[in-house]
Amino acid sequence: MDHKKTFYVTTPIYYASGNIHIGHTYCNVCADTIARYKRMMGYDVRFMTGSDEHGEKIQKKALDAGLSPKEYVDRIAASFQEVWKAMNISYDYYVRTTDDSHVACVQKVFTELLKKGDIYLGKYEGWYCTPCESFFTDSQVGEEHLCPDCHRPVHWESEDSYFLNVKKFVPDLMEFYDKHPSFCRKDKLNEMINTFIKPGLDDLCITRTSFDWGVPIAENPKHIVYVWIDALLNYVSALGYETADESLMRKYWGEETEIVQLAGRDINRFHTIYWPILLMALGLRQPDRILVHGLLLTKSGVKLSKSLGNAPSPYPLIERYGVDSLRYYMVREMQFGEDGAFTPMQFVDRLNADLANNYGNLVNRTLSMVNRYFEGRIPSYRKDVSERTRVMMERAKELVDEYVSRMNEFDITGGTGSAMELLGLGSKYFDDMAPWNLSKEGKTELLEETLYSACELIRIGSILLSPVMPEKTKEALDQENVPEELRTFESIAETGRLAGISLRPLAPLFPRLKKEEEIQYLTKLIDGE
Ligand code: ME8
Repeated sequence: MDHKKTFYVTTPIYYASGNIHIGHTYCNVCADTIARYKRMMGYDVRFMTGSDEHGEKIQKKALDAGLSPKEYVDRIAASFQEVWKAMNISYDYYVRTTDDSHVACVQKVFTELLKKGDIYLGKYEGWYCTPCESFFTDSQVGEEHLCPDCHRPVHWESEDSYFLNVKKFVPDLMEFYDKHPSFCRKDKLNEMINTFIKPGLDDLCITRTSFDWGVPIAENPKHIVYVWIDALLNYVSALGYETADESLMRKYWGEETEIVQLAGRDINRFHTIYWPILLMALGLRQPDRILVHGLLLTKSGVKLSKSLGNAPSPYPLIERYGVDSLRYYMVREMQFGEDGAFTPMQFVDRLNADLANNYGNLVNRTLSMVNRYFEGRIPSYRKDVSERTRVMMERAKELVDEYVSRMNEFDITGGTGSAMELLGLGSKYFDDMAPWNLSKEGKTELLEETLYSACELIRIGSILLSPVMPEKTKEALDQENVPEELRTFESIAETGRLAGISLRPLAPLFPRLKKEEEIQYLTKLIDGE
């Protein structure tokens, strides 16, 4: 029997309306870091991402491209999967809202809620923003009639529509928030309560008749399901909800599972208001957490966005700097939960300081000296180490604990920071001990102890950083020739087992970037000059 704890993590499903840019990759990199961390901690993880393939905007794009909507989204979904492969995103399942099983799930949910009376037929009128696929009220669009999200003009639309009985669930929703303080960060949730719930939440219009690229409802096929309701249901349709085989649903949406869902702050409203309401209406449990993350902005504070056309593709960055450097930058430089500017200077500085000068340099210096002084074999280890080594290893242990407590709280920025601090501790220790002098002075025991301890720190730091940089940490562990059983999280405590290991050939892990040159390159890339 499987006694592992289960963990389900999702990203929003990406609109299949154009290319993925670096802003989009942020969410998947964070989710992937979390998924890899949980796997490392022994959880049975299911990590899900996918594409959101219906809606008027996509239908129009397909028409412009001279393709049927399905042909269009097939191409886009394939291109998304290419990007995720290049970014090393280790998802277990990729959901598409055009999948038959998803479509059937949406239709069944609709029928069920219609029968229960939580969906009813009415008339919808309001200001509609086509690019955002959202209706807004008079006060939201103001006198200028501009979309409050993207600031483009909205137009008046009126149609027969089905509504979700949102109002009915508001008291339960508020009670749920109160009882589950870790569901969503307080400030992010308060923003939703103050902006949307307190002024009075209207029932949500959940069908459209003005276009047909969507899931038609069985009861009245000229209506298609509003793209957001269609999209939100992916989180359970991907587990087989409302299909013949609901075993994954029972397992990963069951009470025992820790469920964590990421969403950018621009789509917080859908994830912390409408999604819980939909789950309540269906009698399903709630996720444990909605992790609302910030957005990557340009240096002038504008969101990097597909529709604004100011965001570069991740490919040139992956090619030039390596995927792990890009992943590291995103997780470490952006405080998870806050917005952050993607600026060339910070990018180059961060990569040079943390990766080239700290991590890469420690690996290179340590292993080169093992080659030089001990013919490429990690020296032996004694338990009665010097005071300096003992104090350093004590601090390293504290940093491992700090890493775990931060990562468990999904503070991936802080956790990654603790791991990097541990490697910084190693670098400082290395400088303080000055093994080159120990060799000159013939202090062999201390030299052995120093290089052994530095190898141990490289091993530990690489394990801790493996969720964010799976490839580079593997390279470091490969160069040190660490056996598989000493690459697990539990093995961190097993110090002393590296003695006698023969190193593999060395190669620098991260090049030191030439600042001016790279800043120029990146500025051009981001500004698209
Ligand atoms: O919103 N920085 O899809 P999407 C950080 N289909 N994250 C960003 C970003 C930026 N500059 N730009 C976009 C959708 N994102 C819906 C989701 S889920 C039921 C349906 C993030 O392709 C954005 O916040 O517009 C979101 O989390 C994800 O990319 C997908 O955005």
